[in-house]
Amino acid sequence: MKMITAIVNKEDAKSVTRALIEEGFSITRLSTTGGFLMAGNVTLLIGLEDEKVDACIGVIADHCRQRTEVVPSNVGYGIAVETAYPMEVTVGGATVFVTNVERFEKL
Ligand code: 2BA
Repeated sequence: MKMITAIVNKEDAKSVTRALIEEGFSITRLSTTGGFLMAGNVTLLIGLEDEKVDACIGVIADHCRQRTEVVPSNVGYGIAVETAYPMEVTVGGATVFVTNVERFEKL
C-alpha cells in the first residue's frame, strides 16, 4: 500500500477532489500554507493500493495546471535600505510525494 501526499493550488482543489472521489479514491483534504509564498494551498492525503498509484497521479495531473504568480520580492541593499521588486514565480500544477505504508488499519 502507498500514501500519496499531493499539494495542489487551491484554485484546482475542488475539481481534483471531485474527480478523485468519482474515480473511487478515499481522500483527506487539509488546508495548508506554502512556506515560500505564504499563500493557502491544499494538501490531499490518499491511501491506495500500489497498482492504483499511476491512475491517481493521472487524475491529479489532469486537474492541476501551472500558474505564474507575481509576488513582491524584498531585495536588500545594505543596512536599512530595502527595495521591493515584483518577482515571477511558477507554481504547480501539483507537488506529489508517494510513500510506502508499513501498516494500515481501520479500528
Ligand atoms: P510555496 O512554498 O509557497 O512555493 C510556491 C512556489 O514558489 C513553488 O512552486 C516554487 O516555484 C517557488 N519556490 C518555492 N521555494 C522557493 C525558493 N526557495 N526559491 C525560489 N522559488 C521558490 P511549487 O514548486 O509548485 O510548489 C508549490 C507548493 O508545494 C509550495 O508552496 C509548497 O507548499 C509545496 N512544496 C513544493 N515542494 C515541496 C517540498 N519539497 N516539500 C514540501 N512541500 C513542497
